[in-house]
Amino acid sequence: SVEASIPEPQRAAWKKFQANGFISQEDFEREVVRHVETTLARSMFNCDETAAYAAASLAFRDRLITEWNRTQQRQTFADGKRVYYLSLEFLMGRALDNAMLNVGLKDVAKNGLSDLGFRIEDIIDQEHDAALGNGGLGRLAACFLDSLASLNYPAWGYGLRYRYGIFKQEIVDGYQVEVPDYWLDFNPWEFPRHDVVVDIQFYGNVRKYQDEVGKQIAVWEGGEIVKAVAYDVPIPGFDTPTTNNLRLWSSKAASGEFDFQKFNSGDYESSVADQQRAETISAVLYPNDNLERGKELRLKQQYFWVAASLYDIVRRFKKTKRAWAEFPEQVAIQLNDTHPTLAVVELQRILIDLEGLEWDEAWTIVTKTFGYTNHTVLPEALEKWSVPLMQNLLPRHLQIIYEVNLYFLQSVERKFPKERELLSRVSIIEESQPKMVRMAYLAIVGSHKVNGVAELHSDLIKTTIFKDFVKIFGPDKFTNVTNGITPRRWLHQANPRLSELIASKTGGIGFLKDLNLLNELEKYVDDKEFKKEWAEIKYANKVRLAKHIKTTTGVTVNPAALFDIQVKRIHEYKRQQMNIFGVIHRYLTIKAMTPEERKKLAPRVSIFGGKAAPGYWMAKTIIHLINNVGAVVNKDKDVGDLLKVIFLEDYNVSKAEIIVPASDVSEHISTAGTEASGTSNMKFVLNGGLIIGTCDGANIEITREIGENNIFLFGNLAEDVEDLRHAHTYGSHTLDPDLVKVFEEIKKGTFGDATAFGALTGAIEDHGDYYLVSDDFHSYIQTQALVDEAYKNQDEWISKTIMSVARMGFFSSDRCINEYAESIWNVEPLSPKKETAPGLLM
Ligand code: F58
Repeated sequence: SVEASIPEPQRAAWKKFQANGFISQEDFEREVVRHVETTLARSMFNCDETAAYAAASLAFRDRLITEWNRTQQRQTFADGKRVYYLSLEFLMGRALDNAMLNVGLKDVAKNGLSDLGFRIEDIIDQEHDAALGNGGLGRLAACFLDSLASLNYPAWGYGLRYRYGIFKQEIVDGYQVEVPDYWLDFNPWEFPRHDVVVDIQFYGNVRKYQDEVGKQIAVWEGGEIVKAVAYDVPIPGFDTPTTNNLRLWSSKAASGEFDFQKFNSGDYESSVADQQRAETISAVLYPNDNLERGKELRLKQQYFWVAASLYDIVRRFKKTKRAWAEFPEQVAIQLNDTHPTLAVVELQRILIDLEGLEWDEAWTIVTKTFGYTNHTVLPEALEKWSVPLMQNLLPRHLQIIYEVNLYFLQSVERKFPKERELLSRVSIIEESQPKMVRMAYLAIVGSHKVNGVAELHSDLIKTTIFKDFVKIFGPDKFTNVTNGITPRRWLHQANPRLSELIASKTGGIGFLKDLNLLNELEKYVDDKEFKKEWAEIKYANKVRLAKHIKTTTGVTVNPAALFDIQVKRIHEYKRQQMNIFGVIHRYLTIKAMTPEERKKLAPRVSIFGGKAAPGYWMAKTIIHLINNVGAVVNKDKDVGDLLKVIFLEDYNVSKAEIIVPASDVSEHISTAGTEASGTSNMKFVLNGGLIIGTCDGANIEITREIGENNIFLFGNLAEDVEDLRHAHTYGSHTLDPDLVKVFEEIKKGTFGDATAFGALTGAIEDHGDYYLVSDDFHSYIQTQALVDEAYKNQDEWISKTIMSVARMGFFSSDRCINEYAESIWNVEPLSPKKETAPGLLM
């Protein structure tokens, strides 16, 4: 049996003293006070909110780790298949509120903290976001972890423990300024595992020889070693004891602190240099979204993290003493985009070089193990690594990639003997100067399934960037799993009042685990009392955001105005520039109106938020323009409450929790065919906001679910984009007349020195308008007018939002994870038996 390995008397002692975690308010308070007085060495006389946050978090952390231990034991003894989610980004946000809600002890904590003299909201607010990601891709990984645990899947996340997450954004004189995000000063949510350390090799040479029986042996020698130290973050499921693990790797010099010989000889600088170089690997998150720049440090990060994770996974498998052929029955590894693709090569290397398997046998295991998720079709975001760079850093891996490519191209040639062009098109090595490794192609060849993240996107990758591979591998290798979001954080945590109201009408909080239960709300679309409460909650959420706006920007906004929100990374393809041009158009329209006409207009607050990649000049220019327009409009007496323009500084997960519940309308207006899915669209609708959007990404499926009367769609379709672009370049390109007026106003200097915005207008006027801002502008303005009209009929508006929420069940990340589990991973949940006494080894 499980426990038989430990002699009975010892077992009894361990059980008698086992940690069980608090359940009652009294025990919670005792834990908080103990942590204040011992762990933090403070007392009731100097316990400020920071200390109270620290103590409350440590109390919850202790509780989580108890369940974490039991979950790990249970999963080990069940001996079934595990999922490993490899992601270079996990945009987790805050942990305390989430932990309290997921273990069902928020009320206990609230009362306990109040007993000790604190308001729970203030305590929650002390926490620094864990911002180890850029945007959608990283937040998706965080939602997936929540769903995997909540659905009891045996699953681990693997990532990097960046010392600096995504930078903090400050707005100074209308410009973005980046400030480093040092978040590890105090992080109660991680457990350093100084006993889990892996040596990672870089550079060096490959020596090849034949062994006694004539087999080719390759040995990777020399180079340098860096240590990977594991830090574990417990991931509690909602309403289940299952607590999974997120393991983040931190880099450390192999030679301990620093070179004493150099130090003693007076060469202090170079004695710490090695240490610093090693620690640089996990120092900082690359702040680009949808752009890959091919820097050596980035490749180092990728290999460091992939090699440590695979070492860990393989070690765990080897403990089961199974045959290698069973590896794919025990292990499913999902590649979150191409960033972890070296894992394919690393596993092949482990199997052939270290474990002595034959190439074909190993490759079968590898391809059965991996699945690859693509998140973009933008060419500038598709990863490529220069061959010379890889040759230097990972010489053995490059050899294996060439071999994989050789066998792959041979198989293609056998299947399509007459198609020479095809071979060069699908080659993993691009014959450029220098040669490049195409990571997406490597990921496809090394996986058994490739998926896109929304229907349109999955269709697009099959017909454009991966077309040839569909022909080679057949259509079944390519599939769609439409993204989802966790309703725990994005409804229950962010919008507790709405969650409570929904619970009161759908038979309790069950909808948080089975989001289709939201359907029940359709009964209430015409229920007066219900609609009143619904509207009150939205208003209260807008008041909360208005306060945030006041304290952060100093601008007073009217909570009764229509809140129109676009928050996401700033990118030309997401078209915040079209939004701000639309705002300018609105401003000019208001200015031209008589006071009588103005009275009929619905007041609006246009709210923007989002970071620009530090090197993305055009995105920074868009932020600058938004701020300058705000500065002019917000103080214009003619306009008053009719229009306010707000740029919210430093958009992140915890701010999203305030912003998302407060929208009347949110904007998801990417050029059709460019936004793979989008996930904030789902969050806004789930919180009772309507959306204005293009026929792109998941907007299309949202429309199908909620009905086209409940969404404001506009703009050209993906199928027409190519022709339009062609026409811009080769035909005559006449700009939309309303847009021309907007440009004239900018050029007049109404919003400050016009030369600052020349690039922005020039991209549209002179450089082909790649993102079709002008083509879609008229349709956009017209649709915004429809929004104004619709908002005047509040009664109908509210019905639309209720109807929409009722039909959002599909967009739970639980549905999404179940689809991955069934169609890609072939893994089953492992339910904890609730009746088992706590502490029993299950
Ligand atoms: C996003 N990608 C997509 N990439 O743009 C979005 O449509 C989708 O909803 C989301 O993934 C989840 O599937 C994204 O966020 C990045 O930020 C990468 C970071 C690393 C460099 C390349 C882009």
